[in-house]
Amino acid sequence: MAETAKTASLQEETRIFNTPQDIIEYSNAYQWMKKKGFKTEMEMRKWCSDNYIEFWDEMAKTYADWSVPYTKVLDDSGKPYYKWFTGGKINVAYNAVDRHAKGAKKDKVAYHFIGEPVGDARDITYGQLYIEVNKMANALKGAGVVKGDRVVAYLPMIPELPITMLACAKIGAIHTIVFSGFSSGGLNSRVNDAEAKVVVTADGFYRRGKPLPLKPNVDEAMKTAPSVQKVVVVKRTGVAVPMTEGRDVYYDDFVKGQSEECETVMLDPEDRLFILYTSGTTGKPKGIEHAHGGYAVTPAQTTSWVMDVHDDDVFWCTADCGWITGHSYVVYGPLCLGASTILYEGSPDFPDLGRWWSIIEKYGVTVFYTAPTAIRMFMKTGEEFVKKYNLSKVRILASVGEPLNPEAYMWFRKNIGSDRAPIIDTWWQTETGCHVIAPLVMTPEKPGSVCFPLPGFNTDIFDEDANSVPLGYGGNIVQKTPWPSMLRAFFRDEVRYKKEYWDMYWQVKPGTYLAGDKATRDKDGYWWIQGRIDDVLKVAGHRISNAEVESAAVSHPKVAEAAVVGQPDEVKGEKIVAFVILRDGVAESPELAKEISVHVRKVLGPVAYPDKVYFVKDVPKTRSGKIMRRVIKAKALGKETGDLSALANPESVDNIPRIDL
Ligand code: 6R9
Repeated sequence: MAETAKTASLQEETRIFNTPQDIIEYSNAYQWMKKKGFKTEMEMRKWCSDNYIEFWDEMAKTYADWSVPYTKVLDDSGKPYYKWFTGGKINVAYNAVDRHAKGAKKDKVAYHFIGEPVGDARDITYGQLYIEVNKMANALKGAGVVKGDRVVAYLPMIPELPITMLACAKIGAIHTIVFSGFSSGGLNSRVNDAEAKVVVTADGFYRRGKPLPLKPNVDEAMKTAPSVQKVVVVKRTGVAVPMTEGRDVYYDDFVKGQSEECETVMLDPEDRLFILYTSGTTGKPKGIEHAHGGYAVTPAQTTSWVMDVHDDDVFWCTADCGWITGHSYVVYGPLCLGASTILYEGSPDFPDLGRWWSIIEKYGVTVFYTAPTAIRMFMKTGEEFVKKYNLSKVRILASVGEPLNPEAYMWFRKNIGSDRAPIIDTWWQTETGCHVIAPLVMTPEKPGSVCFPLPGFNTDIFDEDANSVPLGYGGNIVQKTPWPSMLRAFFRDEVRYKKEYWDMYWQVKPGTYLAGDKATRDKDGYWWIQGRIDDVLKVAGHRISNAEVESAAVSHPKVAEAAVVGQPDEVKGEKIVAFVILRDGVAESPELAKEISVHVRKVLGPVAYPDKVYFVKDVPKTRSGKIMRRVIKAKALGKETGDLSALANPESVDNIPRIDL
């Protein structure tokens, strides 16, 4: 089906699902609405967005504790460098851990840790988390880490990952989490860009019943990483790994003997909490900076309002901490609220397709947040395993990362949500730090739609000239006003920061944030996400740029050039297809195609593995030499290629093979 036809048919979706009244009335956002005297959801959403400064002021006071109260909510005098909560002092680690550990929640479970090996599980209370974080924070200080230094964590989903993040926050160091599915190349470029002083990693991790090594990737990456002084290694699998004298230390030895108390440094709200690298249009990942003040507010507020987490809920966000969803909804959001959260190391389908459902049953998970790619995988493999478990405690379901197609919505609703739980499809980005467009529990839902911008946001759809488009039309998603957990900068790249997000509408409406996605609104004002405007892939929910994969392919000695596009995939959303031009004299062969895929995996990691490699003589380019991926994709998928007048080599289009679907 053509993409435009698909969009039109989605917008004709007539099914509306209303959340049962008891779930609505119990919800945090509904209770706030009643308290404030708003009559309808739309009246509330509008007021909160029109009065966003007043709204965020109330949220900042409700959800965060400030050691020194701020004097100004928003300082927008230096656009696009906005400052929030000026004059205050805060530390997000105090909000996430200290205040609970020192109060009534000392013995409440913060994390139910569940390792991949069945039975390898332990609960960590807020009191225990406090001690672990303090010891690690003291050890980092002992290693010479001071405020503003960068610490990289390259770890599987084990407790030491959130502990490291919180320990950094506590002493004002900046954490940079590198997803453990990246290979040594991905780690190396991030460590060097961030000039990290310390890298925290593990000997290995478990995947599908086998211990796999992780430390060798670090050793490889450290060959050219002059800033790194210390590598801290968690013993996870117990496999022997080489340790470099003077540089490497086991985690247990690193924290041994450290005091269980450590002062939490109170910081300026704009002091940086973390840098998270994410993919953009070019091959070089951008280091998105986030700040303490904003991060102490909106992840917690949205965990409460959007995920509807209450004190007695068991929340499970299945994301890895290597991505933004893990930062906001495995660590900062739920911990700042003092909630109990699942931390799961393994895969969804090991030892069998019932693993997730068995965890939901065993731990009584009530709020479950996952990604469309997982839902589609389960949908494809059938309900047999779902039916074995009692999922009746699930009250809220939620989704993130890519469009949740109506079929997957219906399957999720019926099989996991007992046809009762609302499905909160949340649109947001590494850059936004928290949910931006999503239904609330009370919102009547249309399957496949992300519904409406959340309270406090002035999100709109603009045409090229900065006009808001009428209902029924598509355009660029923009933010017309700032929000507390917005990105603050790119690490050491001011020019690119301005260019990518703020330049587009600067002449007409300065301070308008360009998100990089397209969307439309239907006749009822419901939002439908149409995808990226730039060359960014979402493969199984992971954000990867086409250019990154291309440069990895080109680093193979037999490859001269490569163009990478995403092919629609039933389960993963998109899969990676590479069109490769070989160097002169190199013969094409199926073995070489495979070798190139394996090479890309080695350079970037399994997340970026090209499913197919096609050999071509040339790829379509503009006169300025830019690869026209849009044209390649259309030709490969047998669609209209559109206007080719910008091409320097239009004949190359015939070269592109039709790929098998
Ligand atoms: C949170 C996260 C951001 C990009 C974003 C958009 C896509 C995220 C979505 C969605 C449709 C949703 N995206 N949520 N598309 N529906 N509910 O995924 O952050 O990794 O930075 O990716 O993901 O294209 O621009 P990140």
